[in-house]
Amino acid sequence: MNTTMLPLNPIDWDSLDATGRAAVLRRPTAAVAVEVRTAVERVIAQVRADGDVALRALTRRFDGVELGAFAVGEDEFAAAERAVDDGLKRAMREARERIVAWHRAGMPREFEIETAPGVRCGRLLRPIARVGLYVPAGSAPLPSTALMLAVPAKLAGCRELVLCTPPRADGRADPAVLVAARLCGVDRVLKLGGAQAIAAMAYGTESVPRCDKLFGPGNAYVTAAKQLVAQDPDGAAIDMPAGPSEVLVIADAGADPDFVAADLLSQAEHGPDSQVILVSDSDQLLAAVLDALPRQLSTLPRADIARRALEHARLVKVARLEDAFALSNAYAPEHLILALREPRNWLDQVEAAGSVFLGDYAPEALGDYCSGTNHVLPTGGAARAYSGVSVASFQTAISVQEVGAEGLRAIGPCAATLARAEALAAHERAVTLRIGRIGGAA
Ligand code: HSO
Ligand code: ZN
Repeated sequence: MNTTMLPLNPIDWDSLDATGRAAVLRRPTAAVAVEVRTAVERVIAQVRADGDVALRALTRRFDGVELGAFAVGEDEFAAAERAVDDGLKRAMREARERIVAWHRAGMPREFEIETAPGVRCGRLLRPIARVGLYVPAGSAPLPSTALMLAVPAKLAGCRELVLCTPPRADGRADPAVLVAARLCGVDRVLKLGGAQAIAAMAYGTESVPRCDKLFGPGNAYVTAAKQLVAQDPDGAAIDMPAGPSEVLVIADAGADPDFVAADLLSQAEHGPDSQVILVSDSDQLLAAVLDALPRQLSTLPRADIARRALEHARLVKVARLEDAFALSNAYAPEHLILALREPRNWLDQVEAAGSVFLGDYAPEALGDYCSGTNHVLPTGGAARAYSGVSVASFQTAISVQEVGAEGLRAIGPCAATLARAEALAAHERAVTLRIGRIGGAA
């Protein structure tokens, strides 16, 4: 067995007490580092005070490029169309179709019911007017993220889709991101990255429209900026708290160790802070995955990044698969892969996860790109209380009630009693006054 390259040893879950188990499941990146927060606060203040002038200076400093205009113009879109090959364009269109299909099927609906005779209560849906989508570029531009954000925004009926993505050193945006943005009907693409992009979309500048809600993943600075603008009543709402990407694989003795290793590595290559956990009830499977990892790792272009992520990966041996689910629910992974013989039978046991992948032939990579589900998912344990991005994320729900005299007579006494119990006399009067007018008992 070749484990010399990786400092990974399977951990025996049964031998750990509660403290030991909590330590295994603890994510290393808990709080926003003070330096990051301070730097981001400064960027936000600068953008609010100086608008485009600040954006130009910050882009020069952080992206090393002098931009005349931030907005991508028609020439650049046309050049991007020429630069992206047909195969990739076809794949984007194909992916888009399935992403549309899945998100459309899951759209919230309006409804109205009669809760008492003469009392009609309903729900209206309204699109969030202007949304800001952030598509990271960093070490790997992610055109797929443009699809994952713009498709549900369009289905929700948002009036304006603004997309920010960092400029490259040559002052252009990544062409594939531009093609994806156009394919999905994004109205405006701005070449802005980092905290300055978030600040610009949250507060608006001369060339960036102020957005109501901001979406998308990003590095520590982007994440900190999103948190800060979300706390400010003058800022913008955000999709969810975001952290480094993560996968938890539950594999049984029948799983294919090469497949499992490939899935762990596909998460690890995202960044050195990616979280990778494998849980199994089989010593043989764990050993075989440990054997496969360094072999596959050595052939990856991003091996260095993946190796650093694997340094804090966890391999856990459990006595029973039930324990694996208890562990997974406590961790609440962004992605949960069930490399099990009858994966569907275990689905009831899943209580907290962003997205679940069933069986040996459902690698996370399919969900990342084109099965149809969204890849902007809750990380850092947020899956306990948050869901992935969907059409609902781009809408608000407005409740509405219509009550006639008959309805007031039917439910007014109930309200009056509750108002008396709360000693809120004006509430009570708002009901009894009307009942008195129409004749009825309060
Ligand atoms: N796994 C990432 C999404 C992604 N993967 C984009 C490839 N491209 C976070 O869910
Ligand atoms: Zn991925």
